[in-house]
Amino acid sequence: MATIMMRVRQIAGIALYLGLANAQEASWRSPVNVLSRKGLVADQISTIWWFLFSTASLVFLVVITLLLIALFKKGQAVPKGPVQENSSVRPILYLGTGLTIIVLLITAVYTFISMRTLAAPSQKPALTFEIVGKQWWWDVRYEGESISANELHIPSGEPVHFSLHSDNVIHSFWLPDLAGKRDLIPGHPNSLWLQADEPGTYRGSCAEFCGVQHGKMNFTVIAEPRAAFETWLEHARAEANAAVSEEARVGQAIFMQQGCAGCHSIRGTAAQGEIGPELTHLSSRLTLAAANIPNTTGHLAAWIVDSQSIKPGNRMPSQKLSGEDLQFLLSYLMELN
Ligand code: HEC
Ligand SMILES: [Cu+2]
Repeated sequence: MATIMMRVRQIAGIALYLGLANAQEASWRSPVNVLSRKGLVADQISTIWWFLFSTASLVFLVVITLLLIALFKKGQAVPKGPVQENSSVRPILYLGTGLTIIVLLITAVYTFISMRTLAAPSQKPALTFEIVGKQWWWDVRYEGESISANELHIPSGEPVHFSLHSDNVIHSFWLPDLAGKRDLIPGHPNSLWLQADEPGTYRGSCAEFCGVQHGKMNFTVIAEPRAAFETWLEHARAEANAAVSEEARVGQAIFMQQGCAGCHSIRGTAAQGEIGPELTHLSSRLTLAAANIPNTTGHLAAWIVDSQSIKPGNRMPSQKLSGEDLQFLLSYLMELN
């Protein structure tokens, strides 16, 4: 009896947890839809998907119906001998072959036309972001400089171009709501364009197995009107704020001494590390650790001291810090807005 009660409580607990988690589901965790029509590219992909799916379904239905008719039809026994000798079968053979060729031709031509439309936007994109796939996060660069990590803004209603790179293994950039997947191949820059018709927060992930934390290599794209986007870009390219509070100043010194600066860069300071994400405007980002945990003080503290339980095997060792030093460090990082 006691164990049953325990199980009931456990299940209720899980249900409650899931309910709460669901209620708190942030926009960067909203479900994705590969058949959405939220942008020019997505629209094309969706149309061709539905076209191929309906054609295949129709063919399937026709074939199965004919098969069932043949199975259950009462009639004369099939004459012995090779099929060609039975002249009544010949037209059916011609019809079947002809129809198959026609269907394959139509789908092939339609696919080629769609691929051509998808190859390049009619209006040349005014913007290019460089995306570098890392293990296991995304470096966002603009005009040769890292300006963000795992998160970027784009203007809505216009095509945006992405230049895709990797300096380690193959990754794949995938924003299901806006475009198809595109590989990031070491030594072979790749290219992708997409357009978000409406402002919104879009979720992306790595779509090519790239090591132990591949499953936690996500990112967020925020589409917004041109003016808001430009404000963001200007801010993202600016150097970091100078530490204001006394705690933040102490925290900055700890950041430089602790070895954080050897792996992370903060533009406008001595921190120039290139192994981890740049942190210049860290506190203005929505998430941490490649869109896996929300960017709150609590999660940030947990990440710094215990990154290896949040993302086991990731390239940032859990940091040994006294509680006091951690507080100073947090004050500094939270000021990086
Ligand atoms: C050996 C290199 C290394 C050191 C030392 C290091 N980090 Fe990291 N850090 C990384 C890497 C790599 C990541 C990305 C991990 C991932 O998401 O897979 C990261 C991620 C982070 C993030 C999340 C950034 C984001 O936008 O997702 C923060 C914040 C951070 N580190 C802070 C610190 C602080 C503070 C210290 C010093 C106490 C520190 N790191 C020391 C390599 C390092
Ligand atoms: Cu990857």
